[in-house]
Amino acid sequence: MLMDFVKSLSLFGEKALVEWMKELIYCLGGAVATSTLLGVPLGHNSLFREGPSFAPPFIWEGIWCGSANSTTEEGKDLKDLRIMADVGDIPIQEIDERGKLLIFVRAIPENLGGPVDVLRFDAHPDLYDKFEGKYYSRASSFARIMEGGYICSLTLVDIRSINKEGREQAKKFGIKQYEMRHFSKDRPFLENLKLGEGVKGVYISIDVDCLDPGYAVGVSHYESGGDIVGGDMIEYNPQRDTPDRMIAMVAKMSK
Ligand SMILES: [Mn+2]
Repeated sequence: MLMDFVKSLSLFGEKALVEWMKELIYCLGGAVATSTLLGVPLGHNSLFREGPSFAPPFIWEGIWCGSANSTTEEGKDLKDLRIMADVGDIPIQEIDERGKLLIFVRAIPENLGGPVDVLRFDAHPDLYDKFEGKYYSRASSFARIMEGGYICSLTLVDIRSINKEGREQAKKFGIKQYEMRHFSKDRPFLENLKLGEGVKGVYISIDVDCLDPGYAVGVSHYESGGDIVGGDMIEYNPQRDTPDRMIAMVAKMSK
């Protein structure tokens, strides 16, 4: 009712409307949302380029772009603050050197009161014991998560770049890894993957380099069971989203 009234005031664009409603809800004492969207403009721990720190506003614009409506495939309207609270970017001073992934993956089971299964889409396993001497390198994030015992299981899919250490670490931690080179064989199993049974739910982690750099079609039709209790998406680098992205594909094809 209130939303309809505010919408009727043509003074408000979609973006301004969401911001205005956030302020209003805050002034009224807050509300409980089923999901929260939180941006982390952090890039100092990146391995190659620090562009992902600029990503949150671009992703924000993409979500609220006027070219599409704000309703999910399940019919949930993301503008409904009871469905999703867009809380903006977290101040980077609040993220310590351990990095965002470790902090968030640890926080979810802590808040739910029990472990979760993690389904990770990534071209890399990120399991180095240390990378270039850094214990909390981005390339070591899941080694730290597994060592800490913060999750029940880790399933990695879309792996296209893995070395001896990655395989050994996966074996040591009991991680299920599915490499794209075996996709035809693994596909029937992955399409019927069951996760989240007997635990608090499923956390989905997406490194967007899991997508084919030439076509970005990736393998996102995998289906997992269970309840999704949180997730993250990292590595979108607007500074790299230029014609030179072809270089990565050509280099990969040359190997
Ligand atoms: Mn990656």
